[in-house]
Amino acid sequence: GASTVTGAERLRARMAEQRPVHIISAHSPLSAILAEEAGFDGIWASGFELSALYGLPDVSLISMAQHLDMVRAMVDQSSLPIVADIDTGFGNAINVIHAVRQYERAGAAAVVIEDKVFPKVTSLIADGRQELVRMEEFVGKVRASVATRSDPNFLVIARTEALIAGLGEAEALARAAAYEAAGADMILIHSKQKTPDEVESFVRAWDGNAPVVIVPTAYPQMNEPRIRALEKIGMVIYANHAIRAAVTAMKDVFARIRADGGIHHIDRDIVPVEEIFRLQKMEVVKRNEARFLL
Ligand code: SPV
Ligand code: MG
Repeated sequence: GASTVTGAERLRARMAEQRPVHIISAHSPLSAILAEEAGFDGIWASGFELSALYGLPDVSLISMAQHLDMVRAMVDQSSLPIVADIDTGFGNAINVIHAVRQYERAGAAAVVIEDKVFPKVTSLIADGRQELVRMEEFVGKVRASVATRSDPNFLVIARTEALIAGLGEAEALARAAAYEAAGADMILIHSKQKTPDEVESFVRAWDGNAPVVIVPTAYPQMNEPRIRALEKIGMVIYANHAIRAAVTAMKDVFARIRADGGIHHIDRDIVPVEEIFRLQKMEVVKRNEARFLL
């Protein structure tokens, strides 16, 4: 957006007003525009979604440049703060320094960096090969992030995959405490359990000051009243619902066009082209035509 208030300032202000803030995935500027119209507090620039958009698995295949380009394109079209999923930081602490500088300059409000080995494997896959870096190594990456940011409002969110890797709550708590001590503003605890128990137990046991971020994809029954009851949760990320919604809609519409032998039935069930014109701001083009095409 054109505002002089940074995304990081807007996200901090929203977090001061409301807990949790609601962040939704987007994989394109168009999905970011729709998220803003729906009233979310921010955008999750999901690595999983962008990988899927390219038809690729989320295993460190898309480059930082590809992801960063999409973040820039979303910043251009939406005034929502962007929480950038930078995976492992694309390498070691040296790579993290470069990444944090680039994402802050691109206009992101926050980065989430996870304590897995590069190249990473997507978290929710059954029997995933989940390997973490040493806690000390990741402390270095968090310190590098904090030392690199130039705007103190820019958020460094440390994500531990200890539960995803099956290492248990004690390891998750120890890592979260070490990452907070290293300067992380928030702690993202990820889980692939089908119920909220594991995450609720972690949050109850967490005695740090950094608010917790959750990604309830695997345990969708953890709705907002339940999240608010756990006061330490500062942010909820609905991490892959844009790409899943898009896939659901495209599969349905494509199949019906084939089955109907034409677009004559589906036409009234999908948005008209005028709605796309609105989202593209064609009215601005019309106004500029009247002013400048002399
Ligand atoms: C993403 O959306 O890219 C995430 C969340 O990191 S998850 O896919 O559940 O790991
Ligand atoms: Mg990711």
